[in-house]
Amino acid sequence: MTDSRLQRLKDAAPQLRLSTDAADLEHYGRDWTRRWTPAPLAIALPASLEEVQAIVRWANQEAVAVVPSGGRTGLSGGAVAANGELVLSLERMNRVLDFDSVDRTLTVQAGIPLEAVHNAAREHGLVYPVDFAARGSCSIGGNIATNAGGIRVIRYGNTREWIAGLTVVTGEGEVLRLNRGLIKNSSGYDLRQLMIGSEGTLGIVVEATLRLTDPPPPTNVMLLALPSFESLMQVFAAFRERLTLEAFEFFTDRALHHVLAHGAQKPFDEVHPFYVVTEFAVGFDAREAAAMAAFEFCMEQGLVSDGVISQSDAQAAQLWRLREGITESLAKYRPYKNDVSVRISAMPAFLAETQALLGREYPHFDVVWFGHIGDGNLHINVLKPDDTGDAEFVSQCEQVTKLLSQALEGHGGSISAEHGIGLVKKAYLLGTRSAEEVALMRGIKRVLDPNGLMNPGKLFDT
Ligand code: 2HG
Ligand code: ZN
Repeated sequence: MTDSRLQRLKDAAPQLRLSTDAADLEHYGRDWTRRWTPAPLAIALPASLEEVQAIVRWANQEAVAVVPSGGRTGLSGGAVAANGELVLSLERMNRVLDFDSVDRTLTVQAGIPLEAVHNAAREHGLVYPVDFAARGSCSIGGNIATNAGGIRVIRYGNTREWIAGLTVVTGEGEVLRLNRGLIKNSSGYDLRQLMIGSEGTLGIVVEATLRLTDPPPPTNVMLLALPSFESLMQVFAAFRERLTLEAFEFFTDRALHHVLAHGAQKPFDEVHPFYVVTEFAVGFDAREAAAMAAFEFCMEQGLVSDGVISQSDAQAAQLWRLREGITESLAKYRPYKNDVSVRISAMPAFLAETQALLGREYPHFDVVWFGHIGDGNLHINVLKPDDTGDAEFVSQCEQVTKLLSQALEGHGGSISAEHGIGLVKKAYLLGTRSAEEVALMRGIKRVLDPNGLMNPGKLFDT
């Protein structure tokens, strides 16, 4: 550790685990975007709130930028350290601190993986309902930083809904204990909510108190094949009217093509333009009958071409794999990801408009569509053709995103539904948020992080 700044950090926090090992710099300096070359100054792995505070105070004295780091499963470059920053990994702060059965809350350190939160809640007969495919690798701190959504938002909302309290170290090293688990708290600005979704630009989430809820009734999973997006929207309406939906996810034939090539099992003999994986409560006999009635209604109306319902947990998992395996199956094509949202009612028009536009302007691209119908959230992955170089591909995709951003402006949508702005989408922030809003966001950052050291360059330039 030859850098004198790091020596002074060691003096300030003698027990702090620090690494400048080349493999660690590489590992902790990147996220799932894989687009930037990691170049952090060092990796700090604090084990306590006090150590986090000492790091932030040191960063202010030395003018070193800090990149907070969870599971680094982000898809927007929010956890990338490519400019000599100190990566502050919360990986060692991964404990459950408290469970309260009366309040039905679980207090955890920010580095705990989402799956460990699920397991801890289940041990107490309750659930933490936010869920998505990266559950084993992502951390709750990262979920909070991006206000992560996932596959059950239609039923339970985003991460924001489930945070009853936060302990945060601000950009100046002050500790804030926000909302302290209260349900009602009309005492001024809700700084907890301000921190949620701020992508580490205002401070570092160190602990969180999570709300838990009752486990859902037993559910079933159905996979549907559909002839068009218009019928998909009608099927959504028919199912939502008749059932309590836990999830309603869609994907296209291209997405299915890639998951099947990646080892998933073929569900239908024929190819269909669209597919839906839906999960719904079947706790009572009447509900099971309602599921069949919804399906039969859609078949009769010609809205659905085929369908299969899970007969066991294993089969439900198999059907879910078709949807949850998409991201992994696309990884080898180094996809350029778009994660957009519009109001649910605007989805058919937006999809038709952008599909036509992409087909016209970029007919050589393999574009894979999937996402969360009930949330108006579409994932649009553009796959890199073999004969296109990295730089050329990114620059073409940026043109695609520009067009998407313009279409979104027309529909009042958002360039980031649930992945965050990070580095990847910051050039498009002004298509989604007004100049006045962005100016206010900058002002808020100046108050909480006056020296501009918390994840600088993410969300907007400072
Ligand atoms: C999902 O819904 C995730 O599966 C990842 O948000 C989306 O890979 C993507 O583009
Ligand atoms: Zn998603």
